[in-house]
Amino acid sequence: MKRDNVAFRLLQEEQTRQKNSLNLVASENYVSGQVLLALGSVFTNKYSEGYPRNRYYGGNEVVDKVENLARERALKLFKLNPAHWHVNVQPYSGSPANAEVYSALVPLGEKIMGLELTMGGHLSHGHKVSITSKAWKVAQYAVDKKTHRLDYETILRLARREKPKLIIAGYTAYPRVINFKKFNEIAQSVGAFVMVDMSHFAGLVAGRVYPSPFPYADVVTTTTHKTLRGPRGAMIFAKKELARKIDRAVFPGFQGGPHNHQTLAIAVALHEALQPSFVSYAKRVKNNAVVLALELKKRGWEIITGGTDSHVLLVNVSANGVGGYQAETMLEEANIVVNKNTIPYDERPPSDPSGIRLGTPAVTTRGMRVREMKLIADLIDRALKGESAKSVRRNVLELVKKFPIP
Ligand code: DSN
Repeated sequence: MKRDNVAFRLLQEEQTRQKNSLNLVASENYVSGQVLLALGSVFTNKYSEGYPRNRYYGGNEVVDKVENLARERALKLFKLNPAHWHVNVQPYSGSPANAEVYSALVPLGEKIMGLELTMGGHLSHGHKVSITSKAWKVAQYAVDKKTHRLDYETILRLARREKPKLIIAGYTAYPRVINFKKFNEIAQSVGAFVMVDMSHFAGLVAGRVYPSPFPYADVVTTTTHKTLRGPRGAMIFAKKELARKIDRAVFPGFQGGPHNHQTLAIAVALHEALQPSFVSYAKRVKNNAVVLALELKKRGWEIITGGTDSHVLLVNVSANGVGGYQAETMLEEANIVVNKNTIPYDERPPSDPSGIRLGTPAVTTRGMRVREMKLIADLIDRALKGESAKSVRRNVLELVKKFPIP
């Protein structure tokens, strides 16, 4: 067949864009060549509804091995005993994984409790536009108005009043360490399940630079494509006694055939995360974020909560007279890619909030370290203080050229 030049030109365009941009989107990363190879493999041709040794189609003897390999590696990476923990590697992505957990553990119309989106929570944690708030009742907690950190006393009071069946910890834009033990105590006191969504910091848990939620959670969900540096996808870890309910909620409850090419790529990414070099990677991700926050602060930018304990930081750009939308646009013109983000108690709308969210997983994968974080802080500062995009972009291009995408 004739080569599809139109489509492949777009592929080239995107490769060039990624190569020439400084990617500070906290939820993105670059996968390895092996992960890409697995994703682009013939496993995409196969249907395998069901689970290993229990499928609705023939021809799944190799797919079964792949799914079992991914499961084994996932449990090993997070040091989980297979006698006590189960993992489902079939969820298509993070939002379906979260909804699958609620549907497994919380009867429709009963209550879940999560952090508000504008405070750093996720759409699928019960936001009003998400199906999760239509199928279940929702109680939403906030961060403290002054410190912008979680206030466990207030969360406890809300849980006692609202009596949710499941409490969610783990967020999309919260830079600090979460006290999972406190969540466990709160949930126990009201008879709720604890679900931790570790999508953002899974790679940091694997690299042992962020506390593990497993000792205190009943269920842990994660995407596989953020700090974990795998393909797009998700996993649900559950205590063994909940395994059957979780599996049935994923298939046949929500999904049809698993994406087997994705499962193979997850297995490859987990193998990579099991290497000692991944621990150094996770350490550098966190250290880079701490330094980037510090350097921006030195240049007069307000960092929400004053810094970070993870890979992500929130900058209140409106404190310096720049809107979030404007900041995202100004930076993009200089080839610096970030996302606008609400800050806690934001008075501006989510379409043009007060903040931007920055993260270090992608630039760290490119090999950047402390020295480059100082340069990046300078580049951001110059772009947001009105220097011409062209002159900042020239320096961005010089920098990224020295750090090719692996
Ligand atoms: N978009 C992802 C994030 O930034 O956290 C999750 O939906």
